[in-house]
Amino acid sequence: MASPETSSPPKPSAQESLVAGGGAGLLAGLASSGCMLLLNAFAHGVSLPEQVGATITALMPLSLFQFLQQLIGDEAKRYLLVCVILGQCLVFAASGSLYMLARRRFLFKPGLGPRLGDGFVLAALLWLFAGLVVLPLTGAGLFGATLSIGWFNSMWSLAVSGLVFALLFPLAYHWLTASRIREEQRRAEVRERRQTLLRRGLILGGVGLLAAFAFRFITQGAHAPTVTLRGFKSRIVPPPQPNYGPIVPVPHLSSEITPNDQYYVVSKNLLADPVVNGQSWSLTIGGQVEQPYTLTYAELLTLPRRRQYESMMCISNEVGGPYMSNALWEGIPLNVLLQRARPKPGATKVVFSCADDYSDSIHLTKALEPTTLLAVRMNGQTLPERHGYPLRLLVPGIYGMKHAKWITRIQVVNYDYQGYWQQRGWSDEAQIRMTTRIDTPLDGSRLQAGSLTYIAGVAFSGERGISEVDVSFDLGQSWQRATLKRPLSALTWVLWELPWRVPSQAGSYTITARAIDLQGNVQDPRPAPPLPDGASGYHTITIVVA
Ligand SMILES: Nc1nc2c(c(=O)[nH]1)N[C@H]1C(S)=C(S)[C@@H](COP(=O)(O)O)O[C@H]1N2
Ligand SMILES: [Mo]
Repeated sequence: MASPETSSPPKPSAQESLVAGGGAGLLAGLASSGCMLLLNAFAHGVSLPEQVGATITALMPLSLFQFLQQLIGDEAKRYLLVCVILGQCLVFAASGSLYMLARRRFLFKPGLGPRLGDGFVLAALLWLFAGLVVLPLTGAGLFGATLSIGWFNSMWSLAVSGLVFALLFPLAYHWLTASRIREEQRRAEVRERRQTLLRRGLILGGVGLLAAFAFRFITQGAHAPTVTLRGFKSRIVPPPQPNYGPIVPVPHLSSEITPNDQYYVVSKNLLADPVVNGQSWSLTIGGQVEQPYTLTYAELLTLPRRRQYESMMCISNEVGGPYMSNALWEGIPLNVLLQRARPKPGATKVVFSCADDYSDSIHLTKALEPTTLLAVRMNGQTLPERHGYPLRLLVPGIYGMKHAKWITRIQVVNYDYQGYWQQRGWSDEAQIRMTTRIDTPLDGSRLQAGSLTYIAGVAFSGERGISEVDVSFDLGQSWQRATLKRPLSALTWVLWELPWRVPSQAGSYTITARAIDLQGNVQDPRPAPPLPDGASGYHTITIVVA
């Protein structure tokens, strides 16, 4: 390590160039990243962390993805974003160090620290690096040319973020080195503190990780006592006759129609969903068709529509999980739009491309079914932004994943297209697996011995209906039949309820529920995680009688 020469004109050591350059790069990089995320959220700017995050999930081995999702759960998306942003800041820091080291070596007057010009040169280099290397590596093309926001939006937004970096880098450097001497004295102290901090951080991190493991282990242990498979019949012939009846309203039972502001929301987007302008938006229908065409929003709204109740569920929903809702949708049957374009012989699939560069496909036969809709309204209101305004797909019987939102293009193809999540290992057939959720009593709640209560929830099988819901208090050895509320359509979930006298003996009890569809198929009791085909198994809760 070079010793500081306080008497001669300030000449930064290599170490100072490395450390202050890195520190300045980090600080300016943080501000620049913040600017980038703001432009992404509010001004059609590109978000490099978004792009890099999507690339990481695409390249990650399936087993690792599955493991992380099991470990971290629903928060995984947020952790990924934070990690990628931190990674980006480290790249900024490294660029600051490298630049200052190179400058010290090759440029005149190394003692003066970086000037505004240096900030601009470094920012320009980073800008080119983003456009020529990072974006192409994430599959966004040169300068983001293949993104739906286009190269121009990508590059100007990166230029603005670069400007922030250019202005702040020299400032941050001078701020960091202003009191170099005082700093020298403090440095020893700081180094020591840093080491203890690092040590503590590592310990904390380790303990946290262990705790996360332990928590998952314990909660999984407690939440999933194994249901007996003995005597299990996968099909009942003839199928049971549904016993429809009145359902007593009870707290925590899902409302049969989910209000728009409570409807579950899922998207791949780490930070910001697209905001589409209906005035300038248009829909193109093309590919393997005789007559490709384009529609404006106003033209689309003149077409005949159909109203249908349909429930949706995300393929990443755990058994008993929250990503399931029901609404009254209004939309144009997809087959009307497709017939008008006249698919060519040999066409097999229909691909939907979206404003957030998401895409997915469905089979042409499914696309032609009368219940496959392009929805423009939800529960009597214009389709809300977060649910895909101006246009989203509804494809009954198939997981939410294929209900593409913010659609801009529909293409008929003659090959086996694989969509955004299929490229990451998720099922392409994506048929909804029957599931039953116990809404009430709440898992882990305390009930009064001998009181009268209700066990109630929802059951859903996509488009196969529900003929029976059963509740068990002995992990599936015996079952009691619940009352079903007649569903709003053949495509929705069914509310179910069973009155229950709480046992007079104190202790903890498990409650399990399962369903049977209208064809007599019994819900699959074997537990499976959501990846790749959707979760299976029976929702089991534990309550405490006191
Ligand atoms: N364009 C686009 N459409 C999308 C997604 C997305 O990330 N982008 N996510 C899908 C997934 S995984 C689900 S579960 C549903 C959720 O729809 P919702 O938010 O309206 O409930 O949207 C689907 N459509
Ligand atoms: Mo999903």
